Amino acid sequence: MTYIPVTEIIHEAIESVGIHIAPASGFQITEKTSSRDLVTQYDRLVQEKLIAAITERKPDAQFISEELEKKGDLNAENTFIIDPIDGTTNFIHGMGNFAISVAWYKYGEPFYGAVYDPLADEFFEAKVGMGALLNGMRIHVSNAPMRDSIVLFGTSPYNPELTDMTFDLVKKVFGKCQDVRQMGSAALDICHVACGRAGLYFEATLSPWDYAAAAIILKESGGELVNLSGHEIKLSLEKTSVIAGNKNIIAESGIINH
Ligand code: LIP
Repeated sequence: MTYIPVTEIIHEAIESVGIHIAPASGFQITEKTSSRDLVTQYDRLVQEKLIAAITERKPDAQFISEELEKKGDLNAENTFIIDPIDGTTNFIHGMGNFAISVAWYKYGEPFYGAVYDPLADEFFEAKVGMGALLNGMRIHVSNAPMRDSIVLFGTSPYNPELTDMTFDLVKKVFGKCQDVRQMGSAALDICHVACGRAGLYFEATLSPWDYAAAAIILKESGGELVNLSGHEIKLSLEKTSVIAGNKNIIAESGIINH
């Protein structure tokens, strides 16, 4: 019997559920912490299918997933950090820009990350030390200066106490860059930075599943991921602020310790 690497199992599982949900409709929407923090039956379906596909090959796998009550052990031999649908609000409103995100950690260290946009049919992935790919082609962060770059940001909509700070930062960078965009999926925003479409992305707070996989792809594409104090981010179950970009543009942005 041919051996299929687990990374290929993950790739195929993500792609097949992605194609299944792309034309989704008939949403059963549940509010979590607020009218902005929503979950649908599709989030749970994608999570269920991914966990089943991975567990078949890795019965000892641990899971940290957005819609799982009990979070697994990040320092286990094999831990998978899943955002079944990142950009849920876009998804519910029938807009593009949502993604399925899976990161594979081994004993607390990043090993493989995959982010799939089913509507655009764009599969971003990276294995640590092997470079980052978009649909099988190598990608690299942009080296353009702020003046020639688009800056992406997230609004942390579940945390209204961060609204003023967020839009102060947007105003600060808007004067230095080509334009700003708010696209609604942290995972895809970070991947757009990894492939050089955008120069920078920031958000005042994210959960680990929002950025775990995209962070691996970004670093393998030559980018950096730091928090708003400029410190490198070590994945944990705690929320954190995030800045993604190349070293120069992060410094040029002036948003660190703003
Ligand atoms: C979303 C992120 C987005 C952020 C939202 C939310 P979800 O993830 O991708 O960048 O602004 O607060 O965290 O909830 O759609 O998986």
